[in-house]
Amino acid sequence: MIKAAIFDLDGVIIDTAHYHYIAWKRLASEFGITLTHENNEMLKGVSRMRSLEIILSLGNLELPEQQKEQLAEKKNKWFVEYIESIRPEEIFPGVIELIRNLKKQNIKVGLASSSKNAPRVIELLGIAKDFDTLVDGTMITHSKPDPEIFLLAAHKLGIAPNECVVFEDAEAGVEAALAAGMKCVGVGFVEQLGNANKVVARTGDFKTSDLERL
Ligand code: B16
Ligand code: MG
Repeated sequence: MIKAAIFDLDGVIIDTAHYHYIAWKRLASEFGITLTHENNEMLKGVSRMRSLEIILSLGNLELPEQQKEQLAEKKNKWFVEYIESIRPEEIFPGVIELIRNLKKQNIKVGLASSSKNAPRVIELLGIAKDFDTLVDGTMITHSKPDPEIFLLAAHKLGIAPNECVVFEDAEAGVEAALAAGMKCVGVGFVEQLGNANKVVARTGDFKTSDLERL
């Protein structure tokens, strides 16, 4: 029986990927690297430093650790500026209704995002109070596909992992949820997220009645 639902943020609740993209693209251009939409797909669900390494590898660049830290910080400053324009209207359709329906059924709701900026994003979206717990990138040492982020969320909710369902749009996130011993709803394409227990095109397509069939 499912007693908790844990949501990823980017790609599940809102498209922050767009803001990451324009900030990374700006940084990449300083190195003569063109970041395309296709390449940007590789950055979804991946940590900030890993994202930078992927971008540098596109230009066959290897930089010292200290410089990479500075660059990641620079990108983050831009990202933080950009997200200040985020509005509640950007929440994907049906997400608020889904969260509220889950809560009506006494299912706890958590957020587990690799983003260190997740608290600010959900505050800007006006949904911070809808979550019983939040785990962000500042609280974990191992990124998805490691299950750490979801296990910590379940622990904070006081629910056993096998009673949790995770909503994820990234392949690494689906792997992390399954490795945590949880059920997983993939948000996106079945070709990419086929390992999940169920795949929906959009988060809002999931109905609480689907929980029984996971
Ligand atoms: P930050 P999620 C992830 O969010 C993004 O998908 C990924 O592109 C980003 O690099 C990562 O957060 C870290 O974000 O630089 O803000 O700490 O999908 O786990 O909600
Ligand atoms: Mg995501």
